[in-house]
Amino acid sequence: MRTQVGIVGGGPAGLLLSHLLHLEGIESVVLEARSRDHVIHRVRAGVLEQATAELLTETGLGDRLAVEGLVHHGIELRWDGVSHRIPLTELTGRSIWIYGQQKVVEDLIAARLAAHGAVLFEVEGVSIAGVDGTTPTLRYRHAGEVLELRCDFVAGCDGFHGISRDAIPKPALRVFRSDYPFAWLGVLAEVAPSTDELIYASHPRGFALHSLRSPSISRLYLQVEPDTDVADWPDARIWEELRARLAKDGFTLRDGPVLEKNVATMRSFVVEPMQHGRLFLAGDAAHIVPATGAKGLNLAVHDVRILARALARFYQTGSTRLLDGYSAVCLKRAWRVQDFSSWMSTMLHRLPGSDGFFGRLQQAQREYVCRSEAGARSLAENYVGLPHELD
Ligand code: FAS
Ligand code: PHB
Repeated sequence: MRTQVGIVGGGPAGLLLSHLLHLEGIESVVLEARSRDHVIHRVRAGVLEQATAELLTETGLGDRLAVEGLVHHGIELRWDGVSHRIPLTELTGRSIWIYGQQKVVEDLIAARLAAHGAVLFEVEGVSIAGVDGTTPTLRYRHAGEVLELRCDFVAGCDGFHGISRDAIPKPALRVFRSDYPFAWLGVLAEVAPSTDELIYASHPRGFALHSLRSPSISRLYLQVEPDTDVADWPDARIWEELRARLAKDGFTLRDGPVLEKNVATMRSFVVEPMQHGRLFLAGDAAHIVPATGAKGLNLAVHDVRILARALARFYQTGSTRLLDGYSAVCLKRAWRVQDFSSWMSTMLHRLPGSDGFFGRLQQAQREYVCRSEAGARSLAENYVGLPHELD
């Protein structure tokens, strides 16, 4: 087979890239290892930056978002049983949307299939060759057949555990990583949220987050040990711990049936460069941020927006200027987001030293961002997302 852009990975990055390329009249084929059902039901992100919501809406993916998405104008930091609201919109003029990644992926798959786009699920053994030349090739097995896809470009959108990154020779790639001494135990629960804005709680027993998906579905997280086995956390223990860490006079945490629970590792990870020959990495394939800043999906969206624009410029004019600048533009934002997400994680989680000097520093940071307008504005503008125009 032959196409213009071969895309490895059918998560939000790969599917959105295929959609944006389609709008530019550029052909692509998406190769996804898992089934359509698995990809749609994978519980991940829930917070969309304003720029992400705007891009989805501008490109025809905003109908359900407009109906089911919840616009939030603030978040709450909570510690010692006291609430501290960060008025995001008041401070920045911009807002966030609460809209599950599952729905974003479902909307994208529906749009690709409605446009007769080529999205292949349950593809096995994808390998990448020839990215140093002008016709890279993807080999893979699908429906029992061994197939070959010749492309002009390959987009590696296959996440942290994908194969694309390994297609770049080791000497050509610099890897930056920092692993956090904690993980997140996340639950999706069939109960009306006990808050109408996200609560980031810092507690001596550890961090907790009350997020949501809809008026009837809550999403909550607990800081746990990195090697935590979810089997050691029966639902009752989870609710008890959430109650303890979110405690505040007059606040009642409603509980309900847990639909899904999992433990997610928290790490910071970046590779440089994000391009090698005709291979371009985007999203979690190139960078991972701890979820405390709610940035992973938004960063993936930013990458594919820049890549789609650069590919469109190439096919329209033959110019590779934007393609040559792709890695630098995306890494600038990736490091800004890394810094913010690491700062949020360090300020809000229980860490070695939190009972001592370092703990007092954490407290001073929390008090500064909640009492100083400059501090709150800095958090707010990073949280709602720096406008893409800044690139
Ligand atoms: P993904 O990992 O989503 O997609 C990669 C795809 O490639 C997958 O479908 C995979 O099956 C496929 N693939 C892998 N290897 C392959 C191969 N060899 N061949 C073919 N296909 C292959 N981000 C936010 O912005 N806000 C949040 O609130 C937030 N919360 C999160 C909560 C949790 C618990 C986690 C784990 C992450 C969270 N994130 C959040 C980050 C998350 O949303 C990711 O950044 C996002 O899924 C990245 O999208 P992709 O880059 O498309 O990678
Ligand atoms: C979520 O809703 O899943 C979510 C919200 C905020 C975060 C991380 C995850 O920081």
